Amino acid sequence: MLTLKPGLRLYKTALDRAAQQALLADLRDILRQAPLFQPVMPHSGKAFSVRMSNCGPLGWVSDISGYRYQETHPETGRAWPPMPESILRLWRDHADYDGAPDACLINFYDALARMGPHQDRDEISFDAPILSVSLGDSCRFRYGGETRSGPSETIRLDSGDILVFGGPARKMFHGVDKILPGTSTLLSPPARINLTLRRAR
Ligand code: MD6
Ligand code: FE
Repeated sequence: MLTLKPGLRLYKTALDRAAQQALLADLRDILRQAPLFQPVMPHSGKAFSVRMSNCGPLGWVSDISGYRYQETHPETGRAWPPMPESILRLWRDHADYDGAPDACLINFYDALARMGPHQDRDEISFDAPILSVSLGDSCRFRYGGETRSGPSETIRLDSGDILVFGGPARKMFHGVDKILPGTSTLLSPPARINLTLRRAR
């Protein structure tokens, strides 16, 4: 475990190849029930380059009217699939927090997708950390401080890495500058999946 900043912990290769494949099999089941959707930015309606889905009691969505957590898929209207044990275990083993996550956002990146700098602040309380899991292609991940344009650093996140944003790092700006296409053979065609486990309520 590497502490990158106070509250920001990186567990390199927390999941070995077999664990990544097992998690991926669970994700394929989830995505069959709750297909990836293309969120759009509030107000502008501009599409994200990342496609998304969720599992757990609540899911994060973004549409023309805003960002929020909701109990149902925006297109199918059905409840999100439950969080599998493989995901809950990652939280228990790395989050260092009493209490289970109630939302798991699934971000899907093709080679050209990216995620602009943002803070995660749609949750009711910030005492719980956010735990992030990377699968598939590596990315260049940017993290900074209190402001969008303030000083920042980049790290490479590889398949199987877990990053925990807690304490003073919980509301830090961060984003995905670039996918490094073809750096992993886990997914075919090559892509990156990121899971973020949260306590939304
Ligand atoms: C990503 N991650 O890695 C995007 N948010 O694809 C996030 O936006 C993120 O990694 C909150 C906490 C950890 C994260
Ligand atoms: Fe985020």
